[in-house]
Parts: sequence; structure tokens; C-alpha cells
Amino acid sequence: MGIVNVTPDSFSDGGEHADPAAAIAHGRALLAEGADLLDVGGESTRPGAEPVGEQEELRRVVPVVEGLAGGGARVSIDTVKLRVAGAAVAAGASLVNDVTAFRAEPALAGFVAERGLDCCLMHMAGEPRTMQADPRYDDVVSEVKAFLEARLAFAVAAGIPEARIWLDPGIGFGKTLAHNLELLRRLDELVALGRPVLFGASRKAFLGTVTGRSAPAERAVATAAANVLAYERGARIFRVHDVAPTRDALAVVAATFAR
Ligand code: HH2
Repeated sequence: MGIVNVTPDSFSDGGEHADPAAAIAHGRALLAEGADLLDVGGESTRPGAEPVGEQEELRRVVPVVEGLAGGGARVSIDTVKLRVAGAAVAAGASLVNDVTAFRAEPALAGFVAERGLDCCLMHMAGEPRTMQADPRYDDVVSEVKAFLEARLAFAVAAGIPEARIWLDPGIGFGKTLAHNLELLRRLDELVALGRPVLFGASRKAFLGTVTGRSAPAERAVATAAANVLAYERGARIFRVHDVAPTRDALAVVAATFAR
């Protein structure tokens, strides 16, 4: 899953693809690198980010979804808002990636059900503005697992077939370095829930801490390494800014384990 951020303030690529033509060109480049789908987002969820108004988010994402889906790409819409998801789906998106797992707008689950869409449900402790203040868990993996189980049950009760639901530990969303590493180390426990697991570590701060690389764009190798570990533990969708390095890393994994 290649990331197309149409935002002025994303943590690693804010402002780079803020106009629709640049964002569409970027999405096409990610497809050429081997992305199977593109995740288009118009609201940054980085720690400390302020929420974006609905009109502004619509203005950012709709032309980009239209341009990419119109060209044949599979597009996911990264939003927590029902109206934005509605407009993105009308423009050709077929998957809803909601970082609140339908807590921001529970009616979004009914919309996904009614339209026969796929969705990704992610764990987040708190909200982006404050989530990194002092995250605490007794056991991060069992708490994230219990949360995802409950949100999966909510989505199924809203009418979304289980087969259409992906789960995501929400790397960096209300988690310390130790929490992120523990989730990666024990990712198989989330895979055991029986749904495809999406892993989103791309360029995130914990990789900067581990490698000493303060510039997010220099964390592509660290991202690929984390994704190989996640693959080994059963994750199957990788949300990344740099598609080519993760593709190469996963090709080595596939060649090693293919019989
Ligand atoms: N991470 C980000 C945004 N959306 N969605 C899912 N399912 N999983 C994630 O880990 C995830 C996500 C944050 O990364 P990015 O889009 O690069 O930054 P920003 O939120 O600053 O735009």
C-alpha cells in the first residue's frame, strides 16, 4: 500500500504533494515501483496534528482519488469522516482506512457495509493531538488485541462481512518505542485474530530512534527491515512511503520461503 499524503503537514512528506497534479504523479510513481493499492489521505494524524475541516479535506482528496482511480488504480481513502469517505468512494475509492476504527463516526461502518467496501480498523490510544503525551499499557499486545477484537465485532454487527476487514496495530499511535517494538515482536498474536494484518511503520519516529536517523526520508531501509519482520510474523499489507525498498525486501522473503 503506497502512501499518497495530500497534506501540508504530514510528518515525513508534508507539502510535497499538496496540489492534486503532484499527488497524482506521486501515486503513479508508487504504482510503477510496484504498489498494489494507494492510500490517499488529506488529514495528517502525526502526533500533535490539529484536525482538518471537512470542506478542506474534501478539496484535498477528491481530485486525487478521481485521478488515480480513474487511471485504474485501487484506491483506499484514509479518513475518519463519513462525508469524505462518501465523496472518495463516489470518485472511485474501494477501501476505507479509518484510524479510529469507526469510533469518530460510527455511521461510517454502515456506509462501508451498504456499499460492499473493504475497510481497515486501526488501534489508537487517545487522539493525535495528545496521544504521545504519556502512553501506558499493562500489556500493549493484549490490550491492542482486545481493542481490535471489539472493533471487529462492532464492524461485523454493522453488517460488514468479516472477509472485508483488515486489522492494524497502529504503530506510533499512542505508543512508546518499547510498545512499538513489542507489537512488532509479537505481531503473530494479532494475526491470530484471523484477519489480514496491515503494518504501518513507514519512516516512523521509533525507527529514527533505533537508527539515529532524524530525517524521516532516510528511514526507508529501517522500514524495509521492520516490514520483513512483520511479514515473518504474518502481516500481509505494508503501508509505505517508499515502495521499491519494501518490494525488494519482500521479494527476498518470497524467494527464500517459496517451494
Ligand atoms: N499511519 C499514518 C496514517 N494512517 N493508517 C493505517 N491504517 N495505519 C497506519 O500506521 C497509519 C495510517 C501516519 O503516517 P503518514 O500518513 O505518513 O503521516 P501523517 O499522518 O502525518 O500524514
